Amino acid sequence: MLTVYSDDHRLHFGQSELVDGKLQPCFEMPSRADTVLARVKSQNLGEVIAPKDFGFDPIHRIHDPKYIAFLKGAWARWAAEGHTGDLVSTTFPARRLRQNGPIPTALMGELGHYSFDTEAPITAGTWQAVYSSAQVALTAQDHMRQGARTAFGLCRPPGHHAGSDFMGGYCFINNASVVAQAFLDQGAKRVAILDVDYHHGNGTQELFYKRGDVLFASIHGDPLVEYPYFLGHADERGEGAGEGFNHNYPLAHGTGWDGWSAALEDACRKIAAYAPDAVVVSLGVDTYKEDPISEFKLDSPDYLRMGERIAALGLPTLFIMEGGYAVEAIGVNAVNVLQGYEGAAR
Ligand code: OKP
Ligand code: ZN
Repeated sequence: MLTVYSDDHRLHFGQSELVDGKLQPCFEMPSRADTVLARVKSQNLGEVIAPKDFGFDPIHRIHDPKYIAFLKGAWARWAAEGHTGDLVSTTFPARRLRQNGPIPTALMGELGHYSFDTEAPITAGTWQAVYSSAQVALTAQDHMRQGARTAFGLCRPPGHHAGSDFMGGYCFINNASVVAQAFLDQGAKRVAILDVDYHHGNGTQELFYKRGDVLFASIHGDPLVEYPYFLGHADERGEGAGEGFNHNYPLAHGTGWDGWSAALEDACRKIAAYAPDAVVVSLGVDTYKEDPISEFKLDSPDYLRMGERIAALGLPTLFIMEGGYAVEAIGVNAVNVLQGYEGAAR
């Protein structure tokens, strides 16, 4: 399996996140991608290539160009104001504040408009890293356009919490959604996105909620008790043309492979019935038992089984890296999914 990877991810290095009222090092750190890349190489998964540049058009198919322009220019504005620390929003337009009022002209106000939490810090190199992460995904997708049955976009930062015009939860550009749209723009009729990250992919759900050409299935911690809290319930089934094409599997803290794999089985049956031309997997491995911010109990061999079940769909499958914070283990776990897939696909 081809892997696409760029060193540019290192340019995004948030200094801290608020945990228990204290500033701690960000869980979403550069060493995450290094660990996964090292495992790809040590297992001889296949060739590793650098991304090509597909420009802004495929990104603008998913995200509001005003949001993207804001993201691109935010650090320069912040630095021009004399700041040196990470740029992080602290104010958000909650219910009964104006959602669609005038966009604030002050940087912090505009940032709040385009954010849903404090967990996507903008640093000096964030834009370049985020842009490259999207190009990594698009380059893996392009490999499949040329005929490959599968590919791996080793994206960092991740993307599934980012929506049409907002960032949050370590995410800025929704890489999985960008490539799903790219498949459609190249002639696919239907694409399924299977989100196996521990956290609900609220951004991806929002982007395709009213559309019938993308099915979204997500297995995640129950939002009653887990981030991102405000989306991801089982009764969210899609709207209008999208009715019946959104499938959420909220699971309790402590869920292990038995409960998790039952949800995967149901999700895979829904995907098979939908008969998509391609599957995009939002590949988070923060379902691992030792993950520092998550509460599922998957073990490393379970990820082989996960890959095998996905392969049994018999569909072209593009893997896009999302979360996973047990840095030492995420290489083994992510590559186990890919090797499980290839073992069964062969
Ligand atoms: C991004 B991805 C942790 C609170 C949650 C945000 C998590 C974002 C996860 N103490 N922080 O889905 O892996
Ligand atoms: Zn996650």
